[in-house]
Amino acid sequence: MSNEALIVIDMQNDFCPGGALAVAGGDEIVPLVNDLIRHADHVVMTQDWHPAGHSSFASSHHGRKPFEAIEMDYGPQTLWPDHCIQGSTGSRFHSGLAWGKAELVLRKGFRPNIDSYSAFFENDHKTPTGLTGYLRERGISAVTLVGLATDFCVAYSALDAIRQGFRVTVKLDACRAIDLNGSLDAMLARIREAGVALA
Ligand code: VGL
Ligand code: ZN
Repeated sequence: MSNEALIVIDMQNDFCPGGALAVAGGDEIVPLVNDLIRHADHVVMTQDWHPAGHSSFASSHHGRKPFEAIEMDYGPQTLWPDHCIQGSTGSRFHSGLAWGKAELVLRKGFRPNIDSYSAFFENDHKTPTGLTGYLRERGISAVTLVGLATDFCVAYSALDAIRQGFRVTVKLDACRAIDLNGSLDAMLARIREAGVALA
């Protein structure tokens, strides 16, 4: 049994062209992600999974617009268009994604008052999703991350995976970024400095 897992982050309709929070070229990576899935020993997928009226939605804050930042009790929070509402078409995996081999689908962002970019911890950097325990119990010590978006959910997952003691690779050709005010360069520098291998 291999000690490596592929973690496919948020390959959902709302992050693909035509979706509520579309990432440019988000759908282009599907064939590449499928190839990686085919060759992986273990596959975990995440789904951004918000209740209607979630606190990360600009529409939940009077007078606020998407992509503005506000201060929450856990720190700064970017506000987003309504997206990935639990069970909606936008929350489903891209129809071309070969999700059948996934051993775990981990949902995050379901608590109304806190957002969760990372697959490991919510945005307070304290509330665990349970993924560390799952991977450890299964003897997995190395993870490769791909998916959407490079500079948010992939990057924060990579930082937390390093902090939790995993060996971490991000395959950049199988990721696409939102790139809000230089966030892509900033997050790439942070993950590189943290010890994430960029492939
Ligand atoms: C994401 C913003 C809001 C992501 C999720 O998957 O990168 N970004 N929710
Ligand atoms: Zn979200």
